[in-house]
Amino acid sequence: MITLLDYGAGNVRSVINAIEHLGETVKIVSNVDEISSAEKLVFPGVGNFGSIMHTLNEKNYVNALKNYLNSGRPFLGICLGLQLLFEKSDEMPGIKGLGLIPGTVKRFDINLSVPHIGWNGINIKKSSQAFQGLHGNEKFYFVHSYHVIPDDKSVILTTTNYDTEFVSSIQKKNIIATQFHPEKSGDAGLLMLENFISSGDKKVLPAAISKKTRLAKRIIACLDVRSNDCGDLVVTKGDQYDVREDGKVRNLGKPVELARRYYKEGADEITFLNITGFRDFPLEDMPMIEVLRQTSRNVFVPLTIGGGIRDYTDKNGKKYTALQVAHKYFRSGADKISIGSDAVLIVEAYLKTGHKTGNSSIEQISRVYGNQAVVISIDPKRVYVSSPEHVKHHVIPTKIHGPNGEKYCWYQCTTKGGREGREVDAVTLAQVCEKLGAGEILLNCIDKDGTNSGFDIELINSVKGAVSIPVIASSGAGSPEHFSEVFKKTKAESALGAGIFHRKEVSIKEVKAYLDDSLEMRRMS
Ligand code: 1PR
Repeated sequence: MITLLDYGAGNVRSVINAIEHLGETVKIVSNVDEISSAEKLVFPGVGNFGSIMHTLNEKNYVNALKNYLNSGRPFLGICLGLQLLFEKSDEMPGIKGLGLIPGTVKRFDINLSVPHIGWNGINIKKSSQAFQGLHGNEKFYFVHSYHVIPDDKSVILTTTNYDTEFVSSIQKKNIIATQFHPEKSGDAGLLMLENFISSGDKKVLPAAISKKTRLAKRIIACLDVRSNDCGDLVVTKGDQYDVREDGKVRNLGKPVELARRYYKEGADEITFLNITGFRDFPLEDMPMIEVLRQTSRNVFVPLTIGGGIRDYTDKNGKKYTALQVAHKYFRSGADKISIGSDAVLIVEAYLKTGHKTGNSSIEQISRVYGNQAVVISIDPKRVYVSSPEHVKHHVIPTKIHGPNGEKYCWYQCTTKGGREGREVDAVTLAQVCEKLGAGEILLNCIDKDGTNSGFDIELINSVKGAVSIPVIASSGAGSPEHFSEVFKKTKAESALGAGIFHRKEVSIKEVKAYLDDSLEMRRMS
């Protein structure tokens, strides 16, 4: 039996699913005594250092946790579950951590995108039972903006390189804690979890000991989901956002089955977009929540969900916050949520006043779950202009000239799945959302969507050049060469495909095999 410390936020569902998948039962801590009596304790953590410490104090868990950590019994901390073992963090100066490991937690101060999101390797520093069965060159899933700095270097189990070399896991006797997420790291992560569960004492050093790791480019499979005309929830796909063919919603498969297929093929991440979410209310739209629950039971890579995340008042006048909606998704197995239409409205309001309200969905959710959990999905389309002076937006010179020979364009943001054009451009939107706390940009392009003609390189470069958070290039993938092109000509950290995979024109495995020679990719074991 594994005892799991659930502090009420973040995606503990994935950790439970992974442990249960390995045949072990999970008991969730509901009072202090259950910490004291635990035989093996797992402390998963996504979120904010300050808000989790606040919750632990409020629930009176701190002393019990410290006693447990000093007892010599097995402990596995994940992500924030590692950081909280330290004395303090830049994320919330003034708030004391558990202080078991002398040292601090610092924000990345580097020339690459922060958060560090994606699959990276580990440089193994000492032998451990945690490594049984590993080759040593596997990649694990990271998503964080802060990293730990222990005073005593002997506790360092692994390091990882991301511009700088940082500590990616520690071990002190029976306490193991990882910055990466084993529960989201496919087979390699499951193996590590299994090693923790079986608690063997044979320490091993894997065969491959790397000196420098590299972050892999991510390939993401996207599933646009909605109800078809018979009321069944289906994966659909549009041509420039038009999902109807001969008047009917295209049906390309069942969400849970397709997600499983993409996981097996090597997808580094899976995104579900509830494309009619702008008119439905997700808390009433239980099928999406069920899709997440079922998918996360046997898909062990990160899951993002978008569609309808906003404040909402129901027909009886009851108010719900975007945070409540996001909470439900995280508890059902999502690792990140994606905000589309609401982000445009938030940015419009911000541009009018120049002030943060602190109450927008972006701010609310990032404050509790961390920036890395908030993705902004942008649905822009090109607007051609003959001169940059003609509009107040971010205008770029374009090689793809307009219908009247225009040599300039800007990218207009839309809401409601492309139905409504707004007076905000994609560059401004991305910049303001970053300021408000977003951790990643999912950059679609209505002109390119479903065309199989390649990504809009000009759009991606203009947005990527304006923000320091990671960007997912999306829309237009039609061949492995298009993925290669987007990674070579832009600094996008990941690329997303939909139609190409749904129609089985090319598999994710083939895309990755094609890129493997020239780019760092996560290989399947
Ligand atoms: O506005 O917060 O409720 O979120 C709704 C979400 O649904 C947004 O993220 C929006 O992008 C998405 N959405 C709304 N309508 C559509 C539609 O297609 N009619 N899908 C839609 C957008 C775009 C991509 C697509 C890529 C790759 N889908 O995600 O998967 O373009 O396609 P391709 O590889 O086949 O070219 P809210």
